[in-house]
Amino acid sequence: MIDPTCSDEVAGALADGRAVVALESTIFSHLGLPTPFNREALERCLAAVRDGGAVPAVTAVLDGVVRLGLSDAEHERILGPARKAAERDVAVAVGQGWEVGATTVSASVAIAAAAGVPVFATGGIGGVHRGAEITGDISADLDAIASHPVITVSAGAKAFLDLPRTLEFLETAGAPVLGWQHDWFPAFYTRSSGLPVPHRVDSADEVARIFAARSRPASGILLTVPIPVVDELDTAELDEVLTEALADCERAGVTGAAITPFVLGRIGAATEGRSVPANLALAENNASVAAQVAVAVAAT
Ligand code: PSU
Ligand code: MN
Repeated sequence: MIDPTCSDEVAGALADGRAVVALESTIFSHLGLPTPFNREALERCLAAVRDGGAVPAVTAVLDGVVRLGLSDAEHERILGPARKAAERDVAVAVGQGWEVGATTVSASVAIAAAAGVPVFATGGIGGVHRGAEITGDISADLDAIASHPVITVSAGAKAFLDLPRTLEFLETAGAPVLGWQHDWFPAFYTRSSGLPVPHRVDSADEVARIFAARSRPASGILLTVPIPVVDELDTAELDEVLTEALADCERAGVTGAAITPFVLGRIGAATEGRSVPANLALAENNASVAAQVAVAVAAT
């Protein structure tokens, strides 16, 4: 079973019942954001969690050990070369002693749950890929969100995914999807995918009450937070970029777990300076909302 080694600060906070926010490490690795913006993203997310009154706890596998809460030197390690580790890969990373396993949403939610941390923040989640009816490519993030007792805070998912099917999957899996002060499922760079969220929430206390009232103790919740208005990108421009990125991916014959990092890289390159600032702003905003939610959950 996953048995995370917590930093002293995280262990202390958990023992005292103080708020902790888990963060994934794939987004901060070269798989998620280009250097030096990955460092900026990490620093801004850590600060946003602390400013919100919670303790940040980055997840990773370092030298074959599952970790929750890292030192400054260990944060440095996840900014360098890393192997992508989804939930199922965590066991492999431990068994094989991977030097740096960058944990995805699914892995991070599993690690947070194992340590008793009920709130986790990321940028965007993985989802059902377009064409999944042929390829079967559905991110392990969705099952993990639904089946671990953790609130995942994200800006929805990028529109290169099949967002209607992503929402359908979460419904089938039994995960409530809540819109933070917003009626629409966000599409990462844009505030609305055009799809309504099943339920809107307006306060962290409301999220905490919903979390406490769920029918299955082992299940989770997805809280979607739209990118701040000032940071939103233009939908028409993005549509073109996403279509081109997916076509490139197919032409290059990229498959499986490599698809998401490949498409993220293409989107970043095609939108040059615009997508990265948006990505950083939404990740920081999610971390800030997650801290509020963690404080509310800790108080219930
Ligand atoms: N979407 C993003 N940025 C990311 C990811 C997804 O906009 O960094 C990463 C997250 O770590 C997520 C993972 O958990 O990709 C999903 O990968 P896959 O599609 O292979 O399940
Ligand atoms: Mn996949």
